[in-house]
Amino acid sequence: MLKNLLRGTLAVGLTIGLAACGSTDTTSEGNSSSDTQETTSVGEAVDYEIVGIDPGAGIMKATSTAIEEYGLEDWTLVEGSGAAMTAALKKAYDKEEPIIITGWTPHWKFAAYDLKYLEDPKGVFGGEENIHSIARLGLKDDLPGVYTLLDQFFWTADDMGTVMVDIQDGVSPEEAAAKWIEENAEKVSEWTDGVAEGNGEEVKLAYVAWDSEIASTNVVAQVLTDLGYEVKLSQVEAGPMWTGVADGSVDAHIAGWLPITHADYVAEFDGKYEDLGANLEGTKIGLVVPTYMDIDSIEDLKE
Ligand code: PBE
Repeated sequence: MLKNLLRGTLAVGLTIGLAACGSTDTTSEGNSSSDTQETTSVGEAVDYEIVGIDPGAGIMKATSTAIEEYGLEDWTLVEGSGAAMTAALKKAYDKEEPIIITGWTPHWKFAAYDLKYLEDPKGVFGGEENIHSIARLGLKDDLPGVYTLLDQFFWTADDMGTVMVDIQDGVSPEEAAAKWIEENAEKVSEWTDGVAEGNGEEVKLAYVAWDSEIASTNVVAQVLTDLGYEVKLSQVEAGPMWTGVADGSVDAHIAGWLPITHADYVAEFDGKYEDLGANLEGTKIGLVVPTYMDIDSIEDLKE
């Protein structure tokens, strides 16, 4: 490997010759002078891999676009899941090793670790977005109480973060949701204002196992349960989540990241669902790295 080849024997001329390979990893390996530090590009350091999540996530599409737009042909976006991504992040972080992940806010990882978004001068990942509640057509007539509750459901990134951090700390999603509801009775009473109580009617909610959506969906499910509805949660991929609402096999999801992240789903199912508006404002997606990494922009991956 280039890294081994250069270890401890770096001549100045060689450094200049290799400048195009980048200079992010500067482990000194016994050399204290910065002139003689070895040089490894960030790509080499992470095997040219970006740690992704489930293939249906909008952030995966955006990352593929970024790979094209920034000329990162050598790079691979590795598919996995939200849980696999956070496991890989923890593993790297604990050893202070480099890692690049597909990341989003709100997410507990920013509370647990020192992380930064890579700048995105081409704007591939879009700007701030909102999370929308998405209902099937006809829900208003069939289950008006559920419709109104979903329409009035609105909370902040901090609210969601509280639930997410509890779950990450080992509290079950159901318990974390119940705890948050108990501690935020006033906010919840705004959501339930004027909502008809249920009498065991079944409500089907779909969600994807993204930590943000595990938190939100469990809270809303618990509120509906407390109101007397029989809530059935189905954990699916992003495509089936949108398809389910569009074909009416599920009543709603509260995980529509708009306008950019889920733009493809919006285009595909246009007119086949009802957008109940934002339930959380100010989200963000992008490529995320630990702050100990010496890069700031997606453009730095090219070196
Ligand atoms: N996420 C979290 C999703 C939306 C919610 C950013 C991973 C996505 O990329 O589709």
